[in-house]
Amino acid sequence: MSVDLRTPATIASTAAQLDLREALRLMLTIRLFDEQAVALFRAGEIRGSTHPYIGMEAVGVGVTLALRPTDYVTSTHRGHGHTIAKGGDVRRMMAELLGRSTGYSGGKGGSMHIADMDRHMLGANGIVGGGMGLATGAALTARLQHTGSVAVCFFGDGALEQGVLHETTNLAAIWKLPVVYVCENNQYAMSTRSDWSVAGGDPASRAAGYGIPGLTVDGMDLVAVHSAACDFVERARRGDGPAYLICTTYRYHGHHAADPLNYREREEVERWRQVDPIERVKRAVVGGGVMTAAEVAELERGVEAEIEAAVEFGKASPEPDPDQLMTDIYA
Ligand SMILES: Cc1ncc(C[n+]2csc(CCOP(=O)(O)OP(=O)(O)O)c2C)c(N)n1
Repeated sequence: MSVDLRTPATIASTAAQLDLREALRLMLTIRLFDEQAVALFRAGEIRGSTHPYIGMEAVGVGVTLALRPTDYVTSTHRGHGHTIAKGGDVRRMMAELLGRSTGYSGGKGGSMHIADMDRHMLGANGIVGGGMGLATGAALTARLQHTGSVAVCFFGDGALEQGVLHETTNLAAIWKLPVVYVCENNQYAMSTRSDWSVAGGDPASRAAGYGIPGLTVDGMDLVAVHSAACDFVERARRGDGPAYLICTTYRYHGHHAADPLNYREREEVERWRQVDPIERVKRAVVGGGVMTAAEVAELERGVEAEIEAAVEFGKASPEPDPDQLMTDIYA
């Protein structure tokens, strides 16, 4: 049951309500943040690992702009985009990547341990599929506490092969929990192509086995993502249960910042860059008269300054005190 709930009229109406300027600001923030993160990693200033979200900005932003501040999000190892889209503080994020005490986890967690409970962003996650139980649990909490909140679970195509997805979807379907499972199919799980590793063709068709709607959209198209997300989020909020939203997208960089990228052709990357999600939004805002080209350039300069300030803030912050080594441990 790969059901498209949308009609041209509803797509046009959600597009009309979408704040394209804010969407562009968030997408630029994600891109410039991760470009800095890659540069800092290569300069040896970030230890551990960092997984750039560059190229996938329309998914995180398109979905998150369909949410209320009190709605929940669970993320992945590639989590910077989700945190920024949910309103996270780029200074605390950058400080965390740089291992400084002002970071989200006091500088002790790094890129894959950023959560912002005040914004209902329940955290990045180093475990592939790890967010599925958390999002489904958050949806159950929302149901039991009658808060009206919805949970969104972002996950990669690699997590389509995890058993927990079946368990959580089944439970969410029989209890009609307010959760939307959003797959970011960026074509690869590390170096493994999803069209080789994911059985059954279009993953959205799997939704039929649970009696829930499933839909695949162009994940490089902000409006397509946002429109589908609005439908599924509102459906979940009114008590009609979960859905699968599969977003076809691409990561421009390697799996992580040090990936030698010896498993895909340069031409493939170039083909995806031709449909760059940010360039498409820029064309839409200028072409639609929402912003002038000069205003877009000014917005971009403002975001650049914000990211530079975040790097300065992180670098100027102290490292965690050795006394803190054994704190924040829950075992
Ligand atoms: C349970 C588990 N198995 C394996 C890994 C190692 N691992 C880390 S990222 C990754 C690939 C994930 O691919 P995908 O879910 O498609 O996300 P993407 O990196 O493409 O965003 C793997 C296998 C892990 N972290 N957790």
